[in-house]
Amino acid sequence: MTTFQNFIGGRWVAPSTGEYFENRNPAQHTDLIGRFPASGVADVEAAVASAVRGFARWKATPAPARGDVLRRVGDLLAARKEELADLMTREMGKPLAETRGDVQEGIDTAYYAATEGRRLFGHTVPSELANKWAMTMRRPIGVCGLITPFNFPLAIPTWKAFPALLCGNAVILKPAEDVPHTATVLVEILLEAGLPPEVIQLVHGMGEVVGKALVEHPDVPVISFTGSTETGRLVGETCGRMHKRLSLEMGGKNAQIVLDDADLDLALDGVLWGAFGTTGQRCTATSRLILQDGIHDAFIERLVARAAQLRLGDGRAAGTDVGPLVNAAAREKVEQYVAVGLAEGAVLRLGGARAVGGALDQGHFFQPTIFTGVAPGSRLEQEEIFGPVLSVVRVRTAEEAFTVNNGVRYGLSSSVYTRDVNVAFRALQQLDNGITYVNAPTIGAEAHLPFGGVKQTGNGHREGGWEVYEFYSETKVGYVDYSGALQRAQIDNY
Ligand code: UN1
Repeated sequence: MTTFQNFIGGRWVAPSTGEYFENRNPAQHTDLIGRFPASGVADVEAAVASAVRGFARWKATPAPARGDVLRRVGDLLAARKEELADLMTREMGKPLAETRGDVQEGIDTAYYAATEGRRLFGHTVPSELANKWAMTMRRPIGVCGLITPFNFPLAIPTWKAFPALLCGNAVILKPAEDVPHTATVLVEILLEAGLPPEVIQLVHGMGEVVGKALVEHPDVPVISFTGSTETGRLVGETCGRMHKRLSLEMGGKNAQIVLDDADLDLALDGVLWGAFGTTGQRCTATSRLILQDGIHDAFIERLVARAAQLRLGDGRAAGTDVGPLVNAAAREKVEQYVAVGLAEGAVLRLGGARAVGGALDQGHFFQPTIFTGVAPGSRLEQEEIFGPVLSVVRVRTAEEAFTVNNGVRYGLSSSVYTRDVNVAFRALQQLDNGITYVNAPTIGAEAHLPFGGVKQTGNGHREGGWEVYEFYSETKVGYVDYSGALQRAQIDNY
């Protein structure tokens, strides 16, 4: 069996604890991928000390040269796309088509970052005084602690790490304990591309130990966290107390709205992909389906028939539509929500139980599940499940659909299917989400646009696109007075 290590201080090293945890294939319990470090606080201390040295060197490297490293990272990811997709499916379960997409998102992020090295724009603006220059520039901040989830084992670490690195920061990555292998290969690729070793540190282990130590460390001024709203609150409390810069990406309860005038075939393809892709384990997953009266019954009938035909199985096997849940706890959580839905009086139209029989017995499989008659305000309708469970709400009008969409504490993505351009634009304006799709499902964000949500989903920051470069850098203002005299702003000129 392979034993993997941390990358700290420019070397692959064993954890100070001497302890390891196992990483198994969620589709096949007997398939042991390897043992990974269950690191302790001392490992985080060593990683921070090294990253501080890495930062001193890296911030002095011109941004275009930093971009060149990231371009090579993109090239290496592209060359190894198939291999990475396979190992990612093996450790977290989603089908190969999806893990290929996950790698592609990393490639896109790398190439975007590479070119940003030749932008990192500041502004030059007129001064209110004669013979005085006024401008802004971007400066790196320091050591960034990145805490990443299991569902996009490559894309999300790259969303955080590549812009952080391009801006001149050093990075400490704490990947989810369900997907340590992908993170290990990502770090190998960064090193192969020429990143100076102490600029990146990889510390495996549990959130309560390693994540907590990173968040609490005074020499880590930047934290980026993607995960549950509950954990995000703890992270936020500590970062608030310590005046850290913090980006949070947390829960979602995303809805697809289908109005009477919609292209129903399109809406059907959309909801199947949005609700059951990645086995529902996306922050952007379609967890609610809001149907207008006129099409409700016919749409449900077709949806149930189609969802019943989705093929569950090992994501590495040809023909698999839906893989397993990531681990036993995830499956138990989904089971609990099915019980909640039944107790609340929702009507179970499909699934609702573990998927068993044959090879499915070897993994954490759960049947695609559909509830109808779900009441707005009920727990099933309000709480994030992170599994293949779709709750259907019936409404009379588009406006009522918007109200239901907005009636949850989360605000990541939403989707509306309509042929009426007026309604589509009203939805774009009125839906309280960071992302709204028209005639497309709630998932499908592209790497060069800002990604994030409103309300309890986030804390105002965005990943991706141009906005994330502001998160990972400080604005510095420069004034140059070349008049040769003391000029007092606001005073001498008025
Ligand atoms: C997530 O939902 O956890 O839009 C990230 C998408 C992907 C990224 C999703 N490109 O579904």
